[in-house]
Amino acid sequence: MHDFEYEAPTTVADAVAMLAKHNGSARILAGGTDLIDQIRMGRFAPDVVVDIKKVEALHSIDISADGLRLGAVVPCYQIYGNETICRDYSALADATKIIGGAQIQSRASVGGNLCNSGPAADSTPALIALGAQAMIAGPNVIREVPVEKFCTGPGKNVLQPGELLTALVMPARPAHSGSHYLRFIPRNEMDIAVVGAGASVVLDESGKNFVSARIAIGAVAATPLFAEEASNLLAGQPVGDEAIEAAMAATRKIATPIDDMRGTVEFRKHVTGVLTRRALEKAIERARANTGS
Ligand SMILES: Cc1cc2nc3c(=O)[nH]c(=O)nc-3n(C[C@@H](O)[C@@H](O)[C@H](O)COP(=O)(O)OP(=O)(O)OC[C@H]3O[C@@H](n4cnc5c(N)ncnc54)[C@H](O)[C@@H]3O)c2cc1C
Repeated sequence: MHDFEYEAPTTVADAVAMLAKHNGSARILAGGTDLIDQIRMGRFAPDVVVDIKKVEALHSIDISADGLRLGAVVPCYQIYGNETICRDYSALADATKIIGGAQIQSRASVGGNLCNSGPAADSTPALIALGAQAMIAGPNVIREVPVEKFCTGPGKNVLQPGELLTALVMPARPAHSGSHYLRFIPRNEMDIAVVGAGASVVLDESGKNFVSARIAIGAVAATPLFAEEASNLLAGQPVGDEAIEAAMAATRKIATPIDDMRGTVEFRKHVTGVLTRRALEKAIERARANTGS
């Protein structure tokens, strides 16, 4: 394994300063579940690893009338262990429950899952469905990027040298809203998604019509995708097969999967539609149960 220096700052400002000092030769470590393996395999050879787990400000889960602010290093088990997240941001709870097993979930962060920028990352479609913004700190600026624009290719994202993700911010959930994330994997455990789909819906008071929806898919393109056209097709429509089938078709249309040992292009496109339907149906069921009281 490549030798590297280890730094453990306690503030975001110090972390940014360390990244700047090492000018592109440093890598951030959050849970390390991807990074340690990547260094061992020679994919990255950083001179310095900046461990951000000791930065207290990155550990918080803040839920208020404005929404949810999730610190960049919060591990998966704390997310699905939070009752309010399970109720109001269910898609995120669904995704964090299926990332690896218990040991991985005790270290792995959603921030790291996003920054690793794998096309099949499970939490990213859930974040996109929930309308999350990525909060980024750098030497001169703090900026905000919608999660659907964060990943730019397999393993690539908008972070510039010297920048780190500090938090993921999601808007408050209105009454009659619900969300769900699910994936198809070839075996029951410890594999990556062949297809993943997240959906979030807001229904009207009757529970019979969509007010708005957001659908996202994973593992079927170079980056997780926001299915914008499919989402827009649902707004204002009666909840039913016609609207859902239109959304399934529009979601399938944007999938550009690869053929590999886990599935063919044709199979993955088909499953994209199936999972879109299932994600929507569960999100609708949850929205109907959420009267906001
Ligand atoms: C056995 C096993 C099973 C797994 N199963 C799944 C699965 O089912 N689904 C799934 O989606 N993933 C799975 N993973 C991968 C998953 O554990 C990671 O993607 C994890 O979420 C990354 O989080 P981390 O905190 O460990 O990040 P790290 O490994 O610490 O970091 C990952 C990358 O992001 C960068 N980074 C981390 N945090 C920041 C930040 N705040 N700002 C800027 N850059 C940052 C790091 O430099 C590194 O390049 C699995 C991994 C293993 C080992």
